[in-house]
Amino acid sequence: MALQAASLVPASFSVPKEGKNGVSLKDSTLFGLSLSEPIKADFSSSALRCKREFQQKIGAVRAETVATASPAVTKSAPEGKKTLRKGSVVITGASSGLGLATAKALAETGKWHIIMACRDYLKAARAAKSAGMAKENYTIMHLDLASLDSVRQFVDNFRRSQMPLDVLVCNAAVYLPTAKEPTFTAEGFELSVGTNHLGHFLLARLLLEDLKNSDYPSKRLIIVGSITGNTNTLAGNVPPKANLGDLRGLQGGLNGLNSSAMIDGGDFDGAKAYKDSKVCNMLTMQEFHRRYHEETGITFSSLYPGCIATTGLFREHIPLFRTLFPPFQKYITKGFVSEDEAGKRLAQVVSDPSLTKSGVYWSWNKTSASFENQLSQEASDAEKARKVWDISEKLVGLA
Ligand code: LMG
Ligand code: NDP
Ligand code: PMR
Repeated sequence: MALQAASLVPASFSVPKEGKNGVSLKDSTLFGLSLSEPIKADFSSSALRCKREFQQKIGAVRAETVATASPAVTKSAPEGKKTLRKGSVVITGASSGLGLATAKALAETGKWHIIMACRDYLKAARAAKSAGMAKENYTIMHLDLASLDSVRQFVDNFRRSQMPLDVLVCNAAVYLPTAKEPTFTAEGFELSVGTNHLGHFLLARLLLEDLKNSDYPSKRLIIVGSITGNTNTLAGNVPPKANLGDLRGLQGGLNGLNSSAMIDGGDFDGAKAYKDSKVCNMLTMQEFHRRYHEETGITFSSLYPGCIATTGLFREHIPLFRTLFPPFQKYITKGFVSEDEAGKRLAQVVSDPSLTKSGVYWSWNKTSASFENQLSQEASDAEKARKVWDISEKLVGLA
């Protein structure tokens, strides 16, 4: 099985020219080279090294003594004050936009170690560097959500690193508004729903175990949602509108062959597929809450961070749109937020002690104060959430 060396490299080794055994980490990331056995052996020792480094990096925030990865709360002599180790948060799609801004905001507090789960190692390394993130505050690991094998590999690699998991942020997404025909993930699911929903669904289901094992005082699983999936808003009524219908396309596997590539079974529409995927994200968060909150104490939340009109999300849109969209949002809808501001919002959902309520879809008002928002009828339909969960389990091979 191909192990990508770079996927476990702590930031202190970011963008290295040569791997330990003369294997270029850069090359193995770019070309996905399989590693030979002896190098794999070194790779797992790099996992242990990773653990050691993490333990050093997460040394209790206010402690004078060196802390270990666990327990989360330690007593530090001589004052006997309780101290908290660094939190350990995985953020998918942290190589740009909201994910990067959140990583940056959390890194700046000095209280978090961020695992940037990204499909493009070099892009993530450059992004972290240009965001000014200190090396001891992050680790980059490879994750391509458009491949379920990659999701499973990521989970294996993460576990091998022996870092704890305190918070998982499912943030990555693709938006393909101009695509005329559907494109597909490695397993043959339409790319937007396959990446934004199904990839994250498998990741979150697998990592739930790791979250349960964390001894951090506030464990959280966050799935980024959006206003455009909510038809109880103006933005959610701009055509094409989200609508999962009776889920016949999802049931059929979204493969565009013997079934539609769209969840509702209709004709392919890239903008609708994205909005549908966001509805799935918001339904999944609530279903997690119903199934696991009481038993695990984990906080499950979703959010609309505001319209971050400048991110890479719109890279596939026509140039005219990319030019007009930011001023339109800034001056007409006034829904615009900068990447920095949006990153601070998501960072609050990760770490703010006042945002521990589970099952909530957070939004922010004009003065940037958070509030519990209402989801549309479809995005809060418990019966639909259960069905999406059950079908998704089958599609990703969990049932
Ligand atoms: C679909 O179209 C796309 O087909 C699909 O690919 C995908 O992108 C999907 O939701 C995503 O949208 C949606 C459709 C909505 O189309 C558009 O919005 C196209 C916009 C194209 C913009 C070109 C117009 C250029 C005009 C320039 C004007 C300059 C603005 C300055 C104004 C200053 C005034 C003081 O279409 C609709 O639903 C139509 C509804 C129309 C409602 C109009 C509401 C008024 C808002 C003000 C308009 C401002 C226009 C700016 C456009 C910015 C881009 C969004
Ligand atoms: P960006 O395009 O800037 O960021 C998306 C991230 O997802 C990138 O890091 C991208 O990686 C990553 N990604 C895409 N496909 C994959 C994949 N197959 N595997 C792993 N990572 C992948 O967009 P935003 O920051 O705007 O979007 C972040 C989240 O915010 C999304 O969930 C989006 O729905 C949500 N959102 C955005 C809003 C906005 O106005 N921008 C509004 C509401 C919600 P790479 O860098 O390699 O391309
Ligand atoms: Mg929308 C209050 C009004 C509002 C807000 C907050 C958004 C957010 N949008 C609003 C209004 C409008 N938009 C109106 C009136 C129009 C018609 C001109 C409009 C159009 C529009 C388009 C074409 N808006 C868009 C698009 C996109 O392609 C974006 C999209 O739907 O991506 C899926 C988009 C968005 N508008 C938003 C937000 C947050 C987006 C990005 C969507 C997301 O990330 O979920």
